[in-house]
Amino acid sequence: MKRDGRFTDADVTPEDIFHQRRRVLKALGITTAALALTPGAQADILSWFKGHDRPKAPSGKPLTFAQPAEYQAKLALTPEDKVTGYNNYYEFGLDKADPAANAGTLPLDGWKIRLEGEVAKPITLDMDDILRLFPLQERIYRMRCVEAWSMVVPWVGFELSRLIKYAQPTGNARYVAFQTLYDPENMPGQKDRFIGGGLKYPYVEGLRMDEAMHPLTLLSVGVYGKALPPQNGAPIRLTVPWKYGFKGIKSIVSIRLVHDMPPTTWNLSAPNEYGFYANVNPHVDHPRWSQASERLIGSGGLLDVKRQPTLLFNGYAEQVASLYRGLDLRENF
Ligand SMILES: Nc1nc2c(c(=O)[nH]1)N[C@H]1C(S)=C(S)[C@@H](COP(=O)(O)O)O[C@H]1N2
Ligand SMILES: [Mo]
Repeated sequence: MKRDGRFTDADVTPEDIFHQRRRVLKALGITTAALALTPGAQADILSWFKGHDRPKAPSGKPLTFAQPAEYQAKLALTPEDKVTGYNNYYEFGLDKADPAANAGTLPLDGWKIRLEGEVAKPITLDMDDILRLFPLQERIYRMRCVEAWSMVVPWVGFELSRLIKYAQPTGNARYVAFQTLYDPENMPGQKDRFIGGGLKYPYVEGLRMDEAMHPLTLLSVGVYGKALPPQNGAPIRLTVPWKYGFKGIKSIVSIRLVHDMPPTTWNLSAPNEYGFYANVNPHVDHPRWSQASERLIGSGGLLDVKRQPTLLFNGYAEQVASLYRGLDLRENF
């Protein structure tokens, strides 16, 4: 310390950083007891904190899009550096800071996406085709991870229904199956189960046909007005705002219309914890934690994390509850 009582950089000891992290954990409402019950939670938050001094990925090219009034929700946005710096993308590591640090190896050049299965017109499109065929919109959506944190994200994309209609589904199409790129040389978590969390790769997801055709369901190609950075699932990923974040499969190479309910990655990994539906629901807890509330990663500084109640269907009940009439949401979690 200087004689006048001010601190210099040399005075910031590992202990100070430790106490600062303790304050972060406290701000997040995480007690030592809670940490004992949720392995990974401490490493998770500390690594994100640490990740803030890593180099940022170059930002994507600016996109052109409409801003339909009905989708400009009056919600405070989670800042861009958190949306693009606090991620789940296990193909690039388990820590929240890992995808931003490591996903630069995702091979984006010449990306193609196949539309196949129960369609009259199977077709392979590149990203230029996609951008030419489907005009983009910006939509502000709530985003709720099954781990009980949430954000408010300005996505740029188009309705998945438009792509599905383009391929002309047959009468046998009842579900839609999605697949992430499989490229273990460039996606280290697919090669090494310690990096990739022991999931089965490629990551796969699915929706019922009516969910896929719902106007809220997007294929996103951008965030914050620019092309998606790799860590957010470049060049094209799914966004289903009333479902837990793991339904939002990243870096999609195949969309297949199918007759039977397709397998999904987290359900394969832990079927008693992650269902096919994964609708956000404050009344149906995860077997290991409550879903009644969530930590909103807010618009203030690093410590701006507010606990708030979870909303049924993540606040989109008015638009989507009718899809599930007569379905037991506890059984079909
Ligand atoms: N291929 C792939 N897609 C994925 C994941 C993943 O690990 N691999 N993680 C999911 C989870 S758990 C969440 S919460 C969201 C996170 O999206 P974001 O990092 O853009 O916020 O991506 C989902 N899509
Ligand atoms: Mo998630």
